[in-house]
Amino acid sequence: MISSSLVVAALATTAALATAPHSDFKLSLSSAPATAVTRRARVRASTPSLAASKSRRDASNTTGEPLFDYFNGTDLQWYGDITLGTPPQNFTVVFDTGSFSLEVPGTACGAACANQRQFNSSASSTFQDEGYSTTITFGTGVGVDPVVGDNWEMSLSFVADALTIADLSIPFGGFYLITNQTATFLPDPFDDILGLGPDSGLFDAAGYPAIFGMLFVPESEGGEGELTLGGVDTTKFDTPLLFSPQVDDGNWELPSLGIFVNGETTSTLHNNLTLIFDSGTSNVLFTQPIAEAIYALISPDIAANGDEPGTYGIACDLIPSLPAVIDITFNGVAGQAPFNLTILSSELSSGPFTNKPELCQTLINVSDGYNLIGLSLLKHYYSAWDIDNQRIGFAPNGF
Ligand SMILES: *[C@@H]1O[C@H](CO)[C@@H](O)[C@H](O)[C@H]1NC(C)=O
Ligand SMILES: *[C@@H]1O[C@H](CO)[C@@H](O)[C@H](O)[C@H]1NC(C)=O
Ligand SMILES: *[C@@H]1O[C@H](CO)[C@@H](O)[C@H](O)[C@H]1NC(C)=O
Ligand SMILES: *[C@@H]1O[C@H](CO)[C@@H](O)[C@H](O)[C@H]1NC(C)=O
Ligand SMILES: *[C@@H]1O[C@H](CO)[C@@H](O)[C@H](O)[C@H]1NC(C)=O
Ligand SMILES: *[C@@H]1O[C@H](CO)[C@@H](O)[C@H](O)[C@H]1NC(C)=O
Ligand SMILES: *[C@@H]1O[C@H](CO)[C@@H](O)[C@H](O)[C@H]1NC(C)=O
Ligand SMILES: CC(=O)N[C@H]1CO[C@H](CO)[C@@H](O)[C@@H]1O
Repeated sequence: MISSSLVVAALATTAALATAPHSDFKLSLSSAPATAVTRRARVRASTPSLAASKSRRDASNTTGEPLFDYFNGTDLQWYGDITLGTPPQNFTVVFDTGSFSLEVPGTACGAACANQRQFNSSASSTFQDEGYSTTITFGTGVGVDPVVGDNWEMSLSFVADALTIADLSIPFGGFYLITNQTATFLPDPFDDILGLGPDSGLFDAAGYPAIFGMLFVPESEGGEGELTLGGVDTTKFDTPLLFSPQVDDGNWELPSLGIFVNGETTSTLHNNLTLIFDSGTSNVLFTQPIAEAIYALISPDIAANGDEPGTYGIACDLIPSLPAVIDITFNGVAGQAPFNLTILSSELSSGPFTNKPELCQTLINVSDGYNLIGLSLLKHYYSAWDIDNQRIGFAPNGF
């Protein structure tokens, strides 16, 4: 889905939204105060200072909760519970490392958000309207549903209120209420999206160490997931976490030394590149030369599907016979050796295209100039997203 957006928290100084490639969505701020656009076309909106800082807890103080798998033919998204307001109103959100803000439907959305819970600001004693509106347009939809123009768009109003995720609480943080959205969002079984980008101020604002752990277990293995805030859940992996350093100041993005497919590589693939890590995107995106070099090493029968630009496919009945093990080599943090992360052959198919059911969509889409790793890889590792040290750690999760 989305990979998507906000923060919650707004924390202290920013509600950042992105247009970013990395986050699959484009944001246009229509009336936010004091915007600035950075090199990577990231848009930040200055917002009032909302969260009071607390002293940090001990590193042993963590909190967490289960994540649920949205499976509709293939694993699409994992999502979990939050509350907003006083008294608390319940919502479910995708915890999205590819975006920076929190969006939930408000009662003003009405029928356009009919399948989602809607926040009633009149029923919260701590609610504050921050007084500006904006829109977000997403660059990918859920799973294999096509993105056409602005068919994944939300209208938003910036507000502030109390937030909790498991036992983590913020008395007052900025977020967006959805006031209208395109019909493409209606089938989602979750209410919306909470961005956990590498600048997230959520943890500082709540007095927790600025690190979180994520576990996504494929549906075929039970489909449970887990989010841990303020630390990692060491019961969910057996080998030490291998960390790679963040290379970008806006996205969770790691340096790679190259890519191998079934143990082979080519001059196009054996190069330094950077990859964005996005828990809100179901599959994988590469630039066209890299995507096509990878596919060429898997099968000459994988071809672009002109009906949905950027996607590739192959006859579904050929998939079981194809080895498609993709090893990506990452730099270790200082003093640590490079290591591989692996996308398994079982991830090659994202399921049949709606309009051509004999043709299965393959896991890599072509992007507009960036490389992005989503759940196809993340669901086979425990991942530790270390904001304080700007690095991500991985250990196989056994699935
Ligand atoms: C919110 O969720 C909690 C925990 O699942 C539950 O106890 C509570 O009844 C829910 N509140 C509402 C208003 O549904
Ligand atoms: C919102 O809450 C107010 C105050 O509790 C209530 O009067 C109103 O009916 C609620 N609106 C909706 C749409 O639930
Ligand atoms: C791949 O492209 C399809 C069609 O545009 C889109 O629906 C899907 O979300 C894309 N997947 C990713 C990972 O970008
Ligand atoms: C809500 O968005 C839809 C497009 O999805 C648009 O047709 C409709 O006019 C919008 N409604 C309002 C009240 O802006
Ligand atoms: C499952 O996917 C199909 C095809 O994209 C879609 O039409 C349907 O609404 C989805 N069902 C649910 C429950 O999301
Ligand atoms: C990564 O995997 C490739 C084979 O696919 C192997 O040749 C290479 O040595 C591995 N690199 C590391 C750092 O393990
Ligand atoms: C690739 O990255 C490695 C490690 O960061 C560095 O030592 C090497 O010089 C880079 N190679 C090129 C061609 O930039
Ligand atoms: C706020 C809180 O829960 N603090 C706890 C953090 O962990 C230490 C020891 O692990 C406890 O003594 C604190 O009460």
